Amino acid sequence: MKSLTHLASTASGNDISAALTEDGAVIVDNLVSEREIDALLTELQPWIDATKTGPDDFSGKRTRRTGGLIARSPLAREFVMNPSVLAACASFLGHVTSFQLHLTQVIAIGRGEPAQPVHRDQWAFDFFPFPKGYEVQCNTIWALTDFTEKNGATRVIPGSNHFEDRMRFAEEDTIPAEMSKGSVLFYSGSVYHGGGANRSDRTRCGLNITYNVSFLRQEENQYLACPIEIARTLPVDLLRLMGYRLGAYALGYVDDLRDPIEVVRPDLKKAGFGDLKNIPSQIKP
Ligand SMILES: O=C(O)CCC(=O)C(=O)O
Ligand SMILES: [Fe+2]
Repeated sequence: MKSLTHLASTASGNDISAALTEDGAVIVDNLVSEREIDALLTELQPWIDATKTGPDDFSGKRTRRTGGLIARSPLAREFVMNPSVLAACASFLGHVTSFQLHLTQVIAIGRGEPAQPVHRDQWAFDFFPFPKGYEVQCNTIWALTDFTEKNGATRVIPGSNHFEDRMRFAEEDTIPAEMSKGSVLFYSGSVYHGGGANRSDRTRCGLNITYNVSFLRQEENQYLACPIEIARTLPVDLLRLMGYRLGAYALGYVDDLRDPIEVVRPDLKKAGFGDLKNIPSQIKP
């Protein structure tokens, strides 16, 4: 089987996107420092500790999935907005007018958790059969602890983004995305993968932040997960990414074709903030 490509932290968005197109997955080593991860973990730990384990085998009965990270963790916002990640998304999802934040989730796989069923993340869209090569997601999982085969590193089938849909695989068909704390695995919505079994005595912690094309629904409801009082304090580019924008021409408008950001930040309109409509120039003459 193919191995996973590793890129240096200096890799461009186009480099990451090219590797994703080829293999459906790629690791960027040490994109942030261990210190930055420790600071993030300090902020997240109380929320992780307060999270219940999953209800089924897919979520993981020994796994905690903690979301709502835009509201809960100012440092997680920096990961969401990481420039290398956004450049990779812009390149990999460059065929659409805009992309958006799909979900934010710490995945803490507890000891004794078996491997998650192998799947494609884009099956979340009700198993819609997207044409081969038409990508709708650009996903990241940041290693908050080292990811090892033993502790449940994400398991991937490199190149399976080119496979047929709805295939079934076992753990033996996959390889572990082993990487050091501070590294990040990029993977497409089309690549077959799953969380690994945790056969160690420590929890494996990953920060899953995913992005999708703006004409599809977000998996985590960003409008309700982040209270409007907090949203009002966030930078405009983050709000845009959360979905406070018109996706394509008019998706998500409010009342009289208003850009949703006007509702959150009425002051922007008064200040003459750019062209809030953001009309795309996609229609070729
Ligand atoms: O936790 C992981 O390593 C991956 C989890 C995953 O693929 C999922 O929940 O969709
Ligand atoms: Fe997944």
